[in-house]
Amino acid sequence: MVEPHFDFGSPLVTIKNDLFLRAFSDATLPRPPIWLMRQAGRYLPEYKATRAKAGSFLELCRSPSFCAEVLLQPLERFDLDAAILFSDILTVPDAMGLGLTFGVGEGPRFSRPLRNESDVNALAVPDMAKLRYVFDAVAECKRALTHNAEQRVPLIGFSGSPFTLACYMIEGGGSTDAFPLTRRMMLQRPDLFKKVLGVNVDAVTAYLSEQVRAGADALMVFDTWGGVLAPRLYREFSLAPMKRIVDALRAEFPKTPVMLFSRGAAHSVGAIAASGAQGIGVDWQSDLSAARAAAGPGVTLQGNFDPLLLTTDEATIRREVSNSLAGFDPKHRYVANLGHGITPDADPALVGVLVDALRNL
Ligand code: 1CP
Repeated sequence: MVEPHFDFGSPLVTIKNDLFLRAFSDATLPRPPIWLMRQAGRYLPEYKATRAKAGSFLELCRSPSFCAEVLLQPLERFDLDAAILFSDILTVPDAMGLGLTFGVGEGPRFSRPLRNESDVNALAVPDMAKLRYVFDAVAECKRALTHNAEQRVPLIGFSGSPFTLACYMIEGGGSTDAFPLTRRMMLQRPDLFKKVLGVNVDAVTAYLSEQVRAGADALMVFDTWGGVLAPRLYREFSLAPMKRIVDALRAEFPKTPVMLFSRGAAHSVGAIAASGAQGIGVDWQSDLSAARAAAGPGVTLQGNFDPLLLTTDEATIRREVSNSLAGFDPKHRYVANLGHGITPDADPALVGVLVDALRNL
């Protein structure tokens, strides 16, 4: 265990606006809580300024004080009900020794991807001490949210899912073609692929547990690529490993809500709800009311506005917010959010319009 800097368990700190956490416990709320995936990021000029000060994206992630600075930027601009740790999902495979870099204006690259049996056999759960900078960032973000023993809003910690991490670890970077090397290993050598998933399950469980110890109030698992699989393969290779993480976290931290976000997995919302996760992220290609019907009333749904709306205009945003919530009760176990992350070309003024529209539901 890594020594925490912040006493999360202290009864002296209360959360001033706990609407987001109440979406997992209370049957009804006066209005839904709001936050936005990638709310801190490249669409904000002040984020780019901080990144320039830090030197690069990875140096930004490795500096707890810069992480706390960018965490607060969207909260200063918009009326949001939760903050998300500033970090990245690829910190974990980087700590496994795969050699992460981000080229300027490019996506991530691993210099030592998993390409054969000996690469996989050499893979191990990283020493959590290598990820200390992330846990320090959690503690620093928590401190930055807290004034006079009052924390402004809850802090969400996160990780990639075992399958999504495996995609980057095997492919060596992003993919425009649904990760063919990854899917080939999965189909041809499921034994090897499951070894990778097993290491990832243990690594993600340890990583998220440490984030809770450092102060995270809720957890989110990003399964950005689970939807590239057929439903049956999704359930075996993406959902089943996530369920093992949920089981372990619920046993150790029963009060910390865990949300699973599998993009493109509307076909399996019922199975995701059965995993025991308290929340499900719904992507923008799905319907909230269909997700509610499949998930049942007991689980919290989060989503699912199209990030593209943030490049349109005010009337379009207001119309779409109202249309996509038709037949759906936004005051019952619901967190208003996008159906994927904010894109770099989003207009900050339109982000304000969306938050205003959601605030007045
Ligand atoms: O140039 C820059 O400044 C880097 C852009 C950037 C940012 C702002 C990256 C690189 N990561 C992040 C932050 C980040 N990433 C956060 C915290 C900020 C917030 O939400 O406010 C989170 C939660 C993530 C999660 C993440 N990283 C995911 C899962 C969620 C999703 O959007 O699907 C994934 C797939 C990544 C990998 C990654 N990191 C960065 C990029 C550009 C990518 C995508 C790579 C690809 O094309 O596949």
